Amino acid sequence: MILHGGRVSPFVRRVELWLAVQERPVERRYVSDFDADFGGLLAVNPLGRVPVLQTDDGASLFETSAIIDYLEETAAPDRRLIPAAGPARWQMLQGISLAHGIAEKTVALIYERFNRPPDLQWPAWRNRIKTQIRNGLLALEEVVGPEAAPSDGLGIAAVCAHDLVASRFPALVRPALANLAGLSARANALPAFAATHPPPA
Ligand SMILES: N[C@@H](CCC(=O)N[C@@H](CS)C(=O)NCC(=O)O)C(=O)O
Repeated sequence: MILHGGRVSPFVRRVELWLAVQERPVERRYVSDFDADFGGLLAVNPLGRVPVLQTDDGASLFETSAIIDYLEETAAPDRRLIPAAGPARWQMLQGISLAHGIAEKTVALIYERFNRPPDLQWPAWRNRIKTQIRNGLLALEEVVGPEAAPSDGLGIAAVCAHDLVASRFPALVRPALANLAGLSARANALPAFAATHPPPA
């Protein structure tokens, strides 16, 4: 399989970690979705976005949730990272959706802060996004609790969201969110998490 995407994207990181925890080999292609030619992404995703996962049978998958669904469906049952059924399944899917939403809002704020030209800044919109991120993190703090496992579906998604916020907008993880900070620390002590941590801005 081939995974396309950069080192900052929390969505690419989630797919990369999913593959690592499931112990499935993958080739990484580091591309930037902001290159003039979309980094060649339009050839593998008509939307020119990442992550894109090319499977061994030639399919080109995009949208994190669709890629994760593929990885779950094709993994051995004892390697699946989301419970198969029942309340445990939908509760984890809801928690992953919360983490995903925080990540989406953080990516939006990165574009506002770092990509939008200074004369086109829109402070009220930025403040709205910051409120959504902080509120989302407070909810995720309760969802993960004090003993969350880094290597299930919720743990991976929560760490990806938390670490992106912490690396780009540290003020939004203060006052400290103890459960998320602890989960992130336990996760990043593991090689796969450390190797995919977002680089400094
Ligand atoms: N909902 C999408 C979000 C993907 C996304 O926003 N990716 C960003 C990089 S973190 C991207 O490709 N941005 C460029 C664009 O959307 O044009 C998913 O879950 O895969």
